[in-house]
Amino acid sequence: MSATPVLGSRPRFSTRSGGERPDCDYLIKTILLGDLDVGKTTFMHTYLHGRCPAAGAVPKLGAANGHKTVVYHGKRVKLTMWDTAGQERYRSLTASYYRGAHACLVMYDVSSKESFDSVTSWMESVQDYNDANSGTVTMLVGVRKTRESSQRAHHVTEVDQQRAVNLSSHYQIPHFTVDCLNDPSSVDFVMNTMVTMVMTKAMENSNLSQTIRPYSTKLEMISHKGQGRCSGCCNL
Ligand SMILES: Nc1nc2c(ncn2[C@@H]2O[C@H](COP(=O)(O)OP(=O)(O)OP(=O)(O)O)[C@@H](O)[C@H]2O)c(=O)[nH]1
Ligand SMILES: [Mg+2]
Repeated sequence: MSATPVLGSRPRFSTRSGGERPDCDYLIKTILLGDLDVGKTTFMHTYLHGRCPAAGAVPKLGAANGHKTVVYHGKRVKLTMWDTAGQERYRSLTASYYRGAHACLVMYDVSSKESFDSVTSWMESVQDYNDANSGTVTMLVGVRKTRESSQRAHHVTEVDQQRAVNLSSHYQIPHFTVDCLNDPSSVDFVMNTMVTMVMTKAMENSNLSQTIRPYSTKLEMISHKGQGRCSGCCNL
C-alpha cells in the first residue's frame, strides 16, 4: 500500500473550554481485536505515545481507550481507540464495543499459530456486529515479537505469511505486520492507512460520512505534547 498523504503535521489546539467549535472535523472510532497477548494494548500505547511500553507495564484490563488527533488534508481527524482484552472471560464485554466502530484492527501474533487460527472467529464477530452497509474498514495486523537469543534479537515466525496474505485476500482486507518495539513507525503506517481508507470510504458511503461527524461541540485540549491521550493502557 502506498504511504498516506498529508498526515503527520502536528495539530495545534486551544486549551480553552466551552468554545463553539467542535474539537475535530471528523471522529473515527477504532477497535482492536484479537486473542490474549497478541499485542493489542502494546500497539495502542505505541501509537498514542510514540514508543513501546516498558516490559511488564501493560495492564490486562477488560477494556481501555485513548484518543489522538491527526490532520488529514487540512481536517482534524480525532481517532478514538478501544482496546479490549482478548481473554475469553472478557468476550461478552467486547460485544458492545463493536457498535459504531468505523475501523476494526484484527490482530494476531506472528509467532502464534493459535492466535492466527482465531482470526476467522474474530472476523465473524466483526461481520455479526457491524451493519454490512456501515462501511467499516477492517484490517489484519500481524505482530512480530522480538525474542532475545544468545546472538542477536530475532523474530520468531510460526505463521506462514503467505497464509496471512491469502486470508486477507479472502476477506478483501489489507494485511500488515508491525513491530512496536523495534519499529514504532510500522504502527503509524497502519493507523495512517486506516485513516486514509475510512476517509476515502466516507466520500463514497453516505452512511459512513454521517457517522464520522463529531458529536461534541466542546473545545478541549486533546494534544499531549504532540502525542495522544489514553485512559487505561497507562498513566500518561
Ligand atoms: N517485542 C515485541 N513484543 C511485543 C509487541 N507487542 C506486544 N508485545 C509483548 O507481548 C506481550 C503481550 O502484549 P499485550 O499488549 O499485553 O497483549 P494484548 O493483546 O493486549 O493482551 P490481552 O490484553 O491480555 O488480550 C507483552 O509482554 C508485550 O511486551 C511487539 O510489537 N514487539
Ligand atoms: Mg491488552
